[in-house]
Amino acid sequence: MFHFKTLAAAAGIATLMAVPAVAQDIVLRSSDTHPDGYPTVAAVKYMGDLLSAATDGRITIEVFHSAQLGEEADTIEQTRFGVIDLNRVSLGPFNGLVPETRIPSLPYIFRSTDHMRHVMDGPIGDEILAAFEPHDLIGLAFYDGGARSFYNSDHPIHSIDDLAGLKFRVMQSDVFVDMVSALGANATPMPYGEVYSAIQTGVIDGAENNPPSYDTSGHHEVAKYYTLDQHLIVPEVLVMAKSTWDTLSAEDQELIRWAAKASVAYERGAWDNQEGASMAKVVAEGTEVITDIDKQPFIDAMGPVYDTYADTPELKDLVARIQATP
Ligand code: GTR
Repeated sequence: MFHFKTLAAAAGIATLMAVPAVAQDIVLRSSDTHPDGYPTVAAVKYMGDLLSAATDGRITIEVFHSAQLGEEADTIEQTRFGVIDLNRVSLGPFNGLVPETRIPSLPYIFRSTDHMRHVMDGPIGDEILAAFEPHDLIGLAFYDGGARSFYNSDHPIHSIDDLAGLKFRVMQSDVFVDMVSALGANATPMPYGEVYSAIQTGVIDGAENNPPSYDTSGHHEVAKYYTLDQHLIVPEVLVMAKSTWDTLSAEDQELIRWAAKASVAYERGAWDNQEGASMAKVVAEGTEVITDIDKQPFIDAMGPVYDTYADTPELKDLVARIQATP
């Protein structure tokens, strides 16, 4: 390998040494469990387009969709170590690591998607994004993840009583294990990518998710009873490895924050379309949707879950402030 200084001197172009170094291209590797075209995948690609346009191609994002970089719990660890730069994940798998994420993951904490948006777009959302930093992650933005509801392969659920004895897969968080137990059913935490075959082989009876996930994962093919009890409105989050963040200039950090926030409206638009399209598709493919469900007994059963996970004055206060947000 030649030495640049030697070469420059030999060529008599000492002035070259005064030319500022050309800024290096930054390619950010981003993970998502969902397939290409899914609203969250499309939103991070859009964010990459914004960054590329704003920097003449100097900063770009390469999105690895379909869990190419691993299941969520593993990719979270890899992002903390800086092996993955960006990660779009549900808040659920962060519940063990970042206590503040438990609160927006509590069942029925949000009254509607609009309520969730008001909360997460405001100071409470900023507070939760900031809570990632001590865990080697930078919280950049929240995306919509709709409302999650139960589906199973055995029988239609019309009330809590119909859940008794069924075994559901939940995301890897104790909050959801206890939520299912409080409803009288059994929960098994499991990576998303293992759910299809676990239902198919009868290891579990079903799972719970929003319509786009129920559709694009193919779970509707093996669990056709879908009851819209809407027990969880868990926001999705986009985080960055702190070690990557720390290598960036203040200007580039600012640009990344801006592009992430700008991609939120894009994701929400895509989400609203996808939700309707997925619902229509699963129904056309044989799903029996149960909509006449009284949510109140489900809400009433959640007291012990709140007591367990909102277990400090700060977390209790967070619950109260979310509930008081219009
Ligand atoms: C989806 C969510 C994913 C993942 C998945 C799951 O709704 O977008 O990030 O958490 O649910 O249930 O594992």
